[in-house]
Parts: sequence; C-alpha cells; structure tokens
Amino acid sequence: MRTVTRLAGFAVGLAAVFGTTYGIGRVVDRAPVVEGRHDGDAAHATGEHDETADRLPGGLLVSDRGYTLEPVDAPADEFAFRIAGPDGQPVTRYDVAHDKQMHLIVARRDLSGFRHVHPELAPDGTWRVDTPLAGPGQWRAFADFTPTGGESLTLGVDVTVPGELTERPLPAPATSTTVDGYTVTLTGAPQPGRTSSLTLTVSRDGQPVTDLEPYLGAYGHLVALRRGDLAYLHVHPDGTPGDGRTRPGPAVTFLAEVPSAGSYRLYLDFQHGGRVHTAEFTVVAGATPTGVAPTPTGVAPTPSGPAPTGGADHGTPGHGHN
Ligand SMILES: [Cu+2]
Repeated sequence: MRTVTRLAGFAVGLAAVFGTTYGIGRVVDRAPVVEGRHDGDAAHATGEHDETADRLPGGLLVSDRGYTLEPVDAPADEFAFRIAGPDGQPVTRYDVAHDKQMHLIVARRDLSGFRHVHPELAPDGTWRVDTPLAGPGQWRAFADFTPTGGESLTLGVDVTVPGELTERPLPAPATSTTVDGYTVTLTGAPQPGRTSSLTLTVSRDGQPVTDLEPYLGAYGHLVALRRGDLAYLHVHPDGTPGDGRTRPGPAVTFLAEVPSAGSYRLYLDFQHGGRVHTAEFTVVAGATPTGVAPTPTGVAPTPSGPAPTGGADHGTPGHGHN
C-alpha cells in the first residue's frame, strides 16, 4: 500500500507534462540536457581554457561517466533513489565528502523550495529520506556524491509533484536578506568564467554573529543554481574551521566560479544555535547595472578615456548612480 499513492501521483503529473505515462525512469532519460553544452563559450571568451571550463556544470545530466540517478517508488512522504553504476547495479560504496556520503539538493524549476538533505543508504543501494519536495511543482533533484573509486559527480533528475502549480517569480537581486531572525548580507559578485570571492556576513538583532557552528565541515555551505536550466554549482568555502585563520563568523567567504552570464540563485546553509538556516539571494553574473563586463586578461582600453576638463556637459555616462 505504501507505493500506490506516490505511483498514482507520478502518473498523473507525468501525463500532464509529457502526455504519456512512461515510468519515471523512462521520462528522466529524456530530460533536456544538451543546452548547457554551449555555456562554456562565456568562459572561453574570457580567455580561460582549462578542463573545468570545457566541462558541463553539474546537475544537468541524469547520467554521466557511467553513473545514473534513478528515482525509485516510495511512499508520498519519502523520496528514494539509487545510483546505478557502470555495471548497471546500484552503487553501495561511496566516499565521504563534506561530512556525508550523499548530498541531495532539491529546488523547483522556478528556483523556489530549495532543500539540502542527507538520505540514508540501505544495503541494497537505495537512498531514502523524508521527502524534501514541499508541495506541487516541477522539481529538480540533485544527487551530489563520490562513488568509491570514481570522481565526484552531481546528477540531476526532474520530478513532478502533481497539484495546483503556482509559479513564483524569481526575487529581484538583493545584497541582504533575512531568515529565521538572522540578517545575511552579500558582498562580491560572480563573474562568468573566473573565480570570484563572495562573502556572506551574518548578524542577529544588529549584532554580528561570531559563533557560527561548523556545518558539513565548514561555517557555511553554498549552492548556486542557474536560472533557466538549474545548472548546479559547487561553491567552495575559503577556509575551514580549525585551519588557524578561519573565524566562526560573522563573515564566511566562498570562491565561486559561474560558467556564464545570467541570473543565479544562491542558497547559503549555515548553522547557529544548533539549527541549520538557509539564506537565499538572487545574483546576476556578467552584465551588471553599471555595465562593467568582465574583460580578458590584460587591460582593456576604457571606452570613455580621461574625463575632459573644462566643464563641458557630457550628460551622465552609464546607468549607475555610483
Ligand atoms: Cu549535504
């Protein structure tokens, strides 16, 4: 009886979306995965040409390097999946990364509903977790893991939860947000194809928080999802607890490299008071309001040159008020 509800739910949702009642494993094989192929162009334009730039961002593929993410039937209050290995059998051995063998991240296609959870592995290779899919919608689920003996991978799969869908507009870019009584501010902006420093600063009741607790081996864990295709980006913390230089707040710094211009949603998980909180930001990489585009290595000539003296009225250059 446990599977019937969920199965029926999937069938309804999939029929609505795809006009078919394929099993979910079938449908996910058809997930659109090609679009991101060209995203490396932005990185190339900046002069970067390492192998990272030539590879797809994470999360766009349901199957990569022989490993495939396969959701399995589960009760409605549970999410379950397997990773099929190169031999077709469920993978049962994983390395620990960021304190866990498996990180499951979910978000709706409109970038709402973000959750980052840690499923339990059964001996047969099935991962299970209380469902993080909080209501109806088109969800993307990302499995971030390292199979023992293999490379780290992030595979992604679409999951439909049927019901009334209310598309949420992406919140406007902002440099400050509040969550659970905390205020988190963001300094720095991602630049396509290069590593950028992003610093998130946590305060509460106007006071800086200086006793953040380690979470997943860091004082913060940052995931970025690209609007449009939900490309998934690891954003690595700059420094780890106990390294002699990294303080437990109020500032947590990350090194981010986004593969293209565009809008991204950032999700910062941090722990304080024994609880994990998630602060979200929308950021725009590339075309900034002041029109400053990333330039290739070397110094590009400035279009405006030195300002003429003599007080001639040239109007207001650019768009900003800075
Ligand atoms: Cu995790």
